[in-house]
Amino acid sequence: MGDLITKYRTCPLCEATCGLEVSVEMSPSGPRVTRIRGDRDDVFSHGYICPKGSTLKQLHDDPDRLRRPLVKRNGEHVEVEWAEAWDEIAGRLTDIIDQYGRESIATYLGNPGAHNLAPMMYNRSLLQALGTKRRFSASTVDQMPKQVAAGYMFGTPVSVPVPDLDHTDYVFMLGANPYASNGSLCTAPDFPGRLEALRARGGRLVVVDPRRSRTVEAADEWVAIRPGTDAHLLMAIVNVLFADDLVAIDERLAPHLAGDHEIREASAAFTPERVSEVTGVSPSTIRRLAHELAEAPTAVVYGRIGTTTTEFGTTASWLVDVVNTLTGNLDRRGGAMFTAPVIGNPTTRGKAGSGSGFRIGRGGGRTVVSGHPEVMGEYPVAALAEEIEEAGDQRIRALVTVAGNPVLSTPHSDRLAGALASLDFMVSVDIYLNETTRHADVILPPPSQLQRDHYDVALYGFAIRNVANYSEAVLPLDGDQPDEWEILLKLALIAQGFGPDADVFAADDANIDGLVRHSVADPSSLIHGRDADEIRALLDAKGRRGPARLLDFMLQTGPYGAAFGTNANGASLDLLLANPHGVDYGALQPRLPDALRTRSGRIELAPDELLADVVRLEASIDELAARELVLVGRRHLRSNNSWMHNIEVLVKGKPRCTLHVHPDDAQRLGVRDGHPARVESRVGQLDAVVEITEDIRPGVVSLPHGWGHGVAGTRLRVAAERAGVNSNVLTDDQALDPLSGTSVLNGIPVTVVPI
Ligand SMILES: Nc1nc2c(c(=O)[nH]1)N[C@H]1C(S)=C(S)[C@@H](COP(=O)(O)OP(=O)(O)OC[C@H]3O[C@@H](n4cnc5c(=O)[nH]c(N)nc54)[C@H](O)[C@@H]3O)O[C@H]1N2
Ligand SMILES: Nc1nc2c(c(=O)[nH]1)N[C@H]1C(S)=C(S)[C@@H](COP(=O)(O)OP(=O)(O)OC[C@H]3O[C@@H](n4cnc5c(=O)[nH]c(N)nc54)[C@H](O)[C@@H]3O)O[C@H]1N2
Ligand code: SF4
Ligand SMILES: [Mo]
Repeated sequence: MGDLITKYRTCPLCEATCGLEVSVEMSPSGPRVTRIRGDRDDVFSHGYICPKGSTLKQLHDDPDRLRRPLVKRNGEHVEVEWAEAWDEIAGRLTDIIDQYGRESIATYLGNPGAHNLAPMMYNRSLLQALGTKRRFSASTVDQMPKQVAAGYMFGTPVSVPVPDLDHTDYVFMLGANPYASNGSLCTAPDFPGRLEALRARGGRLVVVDPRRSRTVEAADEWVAIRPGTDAHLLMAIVNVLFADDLVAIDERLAPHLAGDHEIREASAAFTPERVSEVTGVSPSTIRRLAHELAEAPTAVVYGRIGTTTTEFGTTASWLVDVVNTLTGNLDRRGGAMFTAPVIGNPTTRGKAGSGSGFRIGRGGGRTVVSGHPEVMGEYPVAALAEEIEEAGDQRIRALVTVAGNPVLSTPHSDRLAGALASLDFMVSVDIYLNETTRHADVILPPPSQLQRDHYDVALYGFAIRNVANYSEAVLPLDGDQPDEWEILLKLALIAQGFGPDADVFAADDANIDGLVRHSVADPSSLIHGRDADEIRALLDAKGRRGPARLLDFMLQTGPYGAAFGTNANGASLDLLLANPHGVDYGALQPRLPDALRTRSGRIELAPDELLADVVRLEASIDELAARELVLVGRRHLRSNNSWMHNIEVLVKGKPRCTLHVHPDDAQRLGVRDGHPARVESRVGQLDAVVEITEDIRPGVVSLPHGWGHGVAGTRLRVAAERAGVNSNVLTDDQALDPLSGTSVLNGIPVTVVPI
């Protein structure tokens, strides 16, 4: 047996950012991971880990994980050398650009890219190099509504307040199940433990969910709402806050607030009686909840995927923070607060207190077929298939995916699969040959999760403490395997016409040079007025390139930054390397009005775009109330969207891809436990095994997403044995939250019949 060494790294699998302690045996045949457990000294997670964290080893070892590029030859994927893959892309992508222009290319960026340093730093270069407006991502099947609402209210799409979980007295949670998901847009390792601590200190947890989730089981109260009606419920709470004189806007914030009269008027029609039937929540419960929220010493409303992926996703997300504001809980300890991320973000840069605000439809960009506006530089992924199939000579002919599996993750997925099959060319940067990448002409595999360095660029921006933690790669790269950032930058250079032999290192130098020059010219930067060449020399003296050098630069120029020598103990990559368990910059602090970037310099409680949607909200009441049976999703702790089903230890045991049905519905519909039933929606149908359970409200059925493996042409041997069914065959590509372009994935009208 060789020497054992211990390495520490942050788990990149979900938003919780748990610290892992990885034991590595240094044997003559190369290093080998022997054990992964929670890092007890991690400043944020203190040893907490879920069953997925330790499977980074199985993921690395998975024989199905791609280690060489694949190119499709005569319909079959064959392994090739890297040089051959690059040649193939250079030839075919350039042809398409020459023949049809850059707008004939689309991109789809998936969720794991948000947990991965290389895509976080280099996807932007790739998008810029491709030069197409036809950008799509998992954001429009996820959190976009929260970003749009935050943009309108506070000025930037990253101005999303997070619940100050560790200090609050009352959590009102809608459409989130952190006992399974470990939290989202609220980075909090051991979210369950933090909720238990809330209750242990005498606080209260109320969960609004059509299902009795694991989080509901741990809560003081379950509000079994009808799907898709959270915005109605929240509007009625706003109504009660005004009617019962409970509004208590924080004195400090009052001078910086706009729109309180407008929101009062907008809520007038939404009495508890008016929304009771559609929400399934009694008027007395709504009144009591409003009083509890207003009267708790501190309280916070938190809404997540069950509120965002609905017809009123943006409106519901807006109302979450309206209630937080009206109850005096915005930007105060124990309420909803703004992170000040260590690498900075648009709320820490530029002029304090106001900015250019947030808009959609910038540059007049719209999709060709349905005219959906641009939102945050992209279009609704629900429109991807029609833009491929129906846009005539403006149709999308080529697609580049990075860390995405839209065939399982986005609505009306049968249609999307067909559309992908019709493309002239497709490239995927991905670790598996799966339901999406099987359509790719070239698949470029990045190294495994253990073979790369890590810093959670995205999710530390929504953390409940200001923390920083950098992990070096645990295992070296195999042979001539390029790092993921090199893959992305090479793709970018090829798209710019520099050919398959373009020098990624030179491009990376040019990239950092641009950032340094921009920063020394920015009056709000810590290094304003410094000599750019001096800064470059200080950065390069560390011998780092790629993401690590960029990260060092961001850390040093962020709000706690070392600023290249002027702030002795400030943040830098060296500081993080010296602190492998992370550095904690403390609990969140009030940041308003400075963090505002609205044009008015105010908290916009009633932005025009959202006020305008209140008409639609009221008009929806009768139609929503008339829906007989609707489908919602759910998550399981041992699964991760669509892509961790090839890990035996995670998928073994009872099948999880079942249709939950309430006993009353089961009787009415004539379906039996353990037997298949046919589920049908406007766009598709599937057969799923029924699981009868009291843990769901009548009128609602639930099926998890991300299943439906075993498709021909994929290489996922374990997943194929427990294939499950793809719930997104049922979700409707025409059903969108119009304000954000986000798909409706919850509250889908369906019929269920026995087979
Ligand atoms: N019905 C329904 N649909 C949903 C949801 C729902 O609740 N209900 N949830 C939605 C949400 S929140 C999300 S985020 C989306 C997710 O949608 P996607 O991001 O499209 O899908 P994932 O399942 O995350 O697939 C990730 C892909 O990345 C690959 N991958 C994993 N790690 C890496 C890596 O390090 N590098 C690269 N290059 N590739 C990697 C995997 O092999 C896989 O192909 O699904 C959405 N779809
Ligand atoms: N284990 C595991 N962890 C994950 C993931 C995973 O797939 N597996 N995915 C990660 C990703 S990408 C994300 S975005 C996060 C998501 O994290 P969460 O938002 O916590 O997601 P879910 O666990 O799906 O919880 C959503 C809840 O909303 C409920 N719901 C459905 N419709 C409605 C509705 O109309 N109103 C209300 N109030 N509730 C509704 C569902 O029953 C479900 O319990 O999780 C992340 N973490
Ligand atoms: S909770 Fe998330 S970050 Fe923590 S170990 Fe599990 S998957 Fe990794
Ligand atoms: Mo997500």
